[in-house]
Amino acid sequence: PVTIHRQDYAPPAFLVDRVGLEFRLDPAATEVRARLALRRNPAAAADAPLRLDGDGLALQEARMDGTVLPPERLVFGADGSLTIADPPASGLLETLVRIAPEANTSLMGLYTSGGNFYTQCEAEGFRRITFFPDRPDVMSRYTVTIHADRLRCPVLLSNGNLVEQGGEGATHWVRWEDPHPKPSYLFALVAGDLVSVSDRFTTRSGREVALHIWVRRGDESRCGHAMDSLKRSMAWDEEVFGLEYDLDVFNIAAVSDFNMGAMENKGLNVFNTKYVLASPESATDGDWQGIETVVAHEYFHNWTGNRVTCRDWFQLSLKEGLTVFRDQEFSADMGSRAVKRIRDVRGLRAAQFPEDAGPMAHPVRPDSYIEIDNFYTPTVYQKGAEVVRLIHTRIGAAAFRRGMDLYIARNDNQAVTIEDFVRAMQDASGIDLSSFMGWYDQAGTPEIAAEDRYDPAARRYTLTLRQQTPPTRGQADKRPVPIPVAMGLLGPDGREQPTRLASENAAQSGTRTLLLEAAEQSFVFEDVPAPPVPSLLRGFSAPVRLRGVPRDRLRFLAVHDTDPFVRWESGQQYAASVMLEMVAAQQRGEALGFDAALAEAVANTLAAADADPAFAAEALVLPGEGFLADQMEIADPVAIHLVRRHLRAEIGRRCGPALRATYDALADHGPYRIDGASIGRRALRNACLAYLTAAGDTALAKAQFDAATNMTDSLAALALLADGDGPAREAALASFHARWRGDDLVLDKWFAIQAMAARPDAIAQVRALQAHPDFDLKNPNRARSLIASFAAGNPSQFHDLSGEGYRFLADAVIALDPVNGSIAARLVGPLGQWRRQSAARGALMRRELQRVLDTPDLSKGTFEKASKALL
Ligand code: DPP
Ligand code: ZN
Repeated sequence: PVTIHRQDYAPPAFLVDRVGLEFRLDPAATEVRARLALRRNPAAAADAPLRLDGDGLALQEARMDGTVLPPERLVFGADGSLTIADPPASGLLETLVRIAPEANTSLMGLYTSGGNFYTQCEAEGFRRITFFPDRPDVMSRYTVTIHADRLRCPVLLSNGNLVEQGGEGATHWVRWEDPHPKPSYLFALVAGDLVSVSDRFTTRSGREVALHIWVRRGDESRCGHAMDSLKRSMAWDEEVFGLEYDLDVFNIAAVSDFNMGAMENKGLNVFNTKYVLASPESATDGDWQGIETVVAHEYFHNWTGNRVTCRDWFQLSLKEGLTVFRDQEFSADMGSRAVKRIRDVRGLRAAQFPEDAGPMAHPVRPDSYIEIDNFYTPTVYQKGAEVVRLIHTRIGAAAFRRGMDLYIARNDNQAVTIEDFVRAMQDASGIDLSSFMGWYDQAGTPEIAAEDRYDPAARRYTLTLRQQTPPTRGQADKRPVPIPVAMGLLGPDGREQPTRLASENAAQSGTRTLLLEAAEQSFVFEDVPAPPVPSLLRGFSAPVRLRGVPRDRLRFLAVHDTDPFVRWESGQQYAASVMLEMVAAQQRGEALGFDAALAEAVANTLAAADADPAFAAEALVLPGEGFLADQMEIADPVAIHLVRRHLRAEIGRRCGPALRATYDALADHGPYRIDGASIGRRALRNACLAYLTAAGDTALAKAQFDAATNMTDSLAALALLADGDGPAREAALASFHARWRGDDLVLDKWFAIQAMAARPDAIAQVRALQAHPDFDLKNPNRARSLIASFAAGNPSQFHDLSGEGYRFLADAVIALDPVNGSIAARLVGPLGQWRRQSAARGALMRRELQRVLDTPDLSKGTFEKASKALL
């Protein structure tokens, strides 16, 4: 397989100003006629060849300006591409190809799902539909005509506005026109027997927009939340960024076979049903929040991604990091900002930090790839969003808004680079941001450490901050990056102190931001009456690891800090430090003790929970197994699991009455509501239930499961029961399956819960579930719900010393790869963490990676993941 390098970028040889596509839909043999108005790109070499990407296309005919191209002018590449010899400087190229959507299990390009037609073109799926320069810097205006059977496909959708329709007899046709130039990855077609839920939105300049969510018959009643989220997103983007929608119609189509969460195709978003359909009975609070986030994310892409797009795929974070930042801000405004931040940081640490410390570590803007599908990563998305946030913090909200205006004004309808974004922010703020490029170009998570000194005679406090970024593959030496450190000083009484740096005339109150730019920098504060406790990285102001905060300070900050993030964080870091010590004790074969401070913290949290139940729920949950493993040089998943279980049981016992009182007090008697307060109460109540169950009281979980009227409470109880033994477990799983057997999204949860149950027979269970009649390897949601849930969500069993967990995962990758290479490649990840495991486990993991690599005809994506993991 070929490695593509960022440095090799060259402008496209030909531009395509207009595209006319004509589809005759048939599941087995769809005809695609394409008319491309081509012309040489003045910015490219005058003799550059006219090469069109293609993948698995059967060419029926090709004409240039109406004349059939003879075979000797058609040069087919081994990669499926088509090169036209002796091309004119401009002309109309017409091709006709035939494709088989029903045989397309990769779910890239045009495929069928449940008898309907859908497309997915990002990143390189359009080449599976027609011959085209399939790269984002070729932007064209599309007209799309779709012919199909009237009964099978009453609904025919594409990008833009519907301009014409007709037909007689059994077939009908429609024509869509998208007035906005776009790259091919934003093309979409949806056709089939669908029904819509409709609404309208009036933009602030008075444009009437028709909104439709297209689903299978029977799902109409579960679209309300997605529609509501869409309208709130549209209003928010106008209010916060001044960005209005730019077409007369916005369509969302939901499909149950989908590789991603959703796709932002211009005017026709295609969504995984998981991020559209929700009812109280069938969706958890997490699902409701996921829908709000993903609907907003895809909608926000209309400007950050579609109107202004990426020059090449190395710039992916230009649209993804920025759009994640925007959806995070939206969700923060819709609910509790502090809790949203905590959740986002939890997610970043669970997925991105390990990636940055593992074999797939790559900069936010990668330097090379074999398969771009492999770079839709937590680094490009979540770390990319953190880098945008750094810039936002550095220049302030007002300058950031001016920077966005400038970015869009300068780059509208163009395919641009990350430099263009940073330059707009720099020009709008007047602040030199060149050093921020280090965040885009260096992989690895920077580590910072603080050291401080107090001089009582001079009433002077000196805070010294150091940073370093560990080496990653291909980047041995890292330079310092600019790190905004939001901070404050607490006095011995726990009160926030005003702060005055030596260079300042007057003291400031509240949080301030220090900018750590060098490897080491000291900040001198004057008029400090007593030795303070520094509160650092408030709001997690940078995606770094803060090392070495002493435990007594963590406890102090957890109680007193004014910043909710640091309060939460300090509690978590305290618990993590205790737990890691216990893991070491467990490894030495010593008895596991108990640190009474942990029970005290739980008691304090419960006592103060009324003020903010959602925050309390976050504070109650102990650091996760993955987070702890990521703190260890060599992880010990089994010891970590035992320690966590031990602590949960101990806390459950010691705090039993308080947990039970909170649990009882939070019982919800009214109708189900999904406002932030109600979600927070359910989260807190279920956190209490988890401790009480860990302490041995399974009756409560059983009672909750039996009585639950919403999926959040039902699933929380089921997960606890599934982790245990005995008839209660089996009965709950059976009744859940019986009730939900007809609902794919809920069945995914049923599979996932069993895959994540940390029982000694877990591997046998997942093997058995793979043979279950409801299991379907071809459906990405189902495959992930069993395989990824087990490999990533059940570390103590996945890492079983028999190596059977690894074998299970490799078997699944090998089976899935010929069906859907993108999903197979994504499953490889957990095997790549072998360097962080013991020698015995590492050897077993490498053996399975090798077995994957030895598989004939491996997809290039799976090859890339497995080979890089082994390096
Ligand atoms: N659909 C994916 C996303 O929105 C890829 N663009 O992130
Ligand atoms: Zn996106």
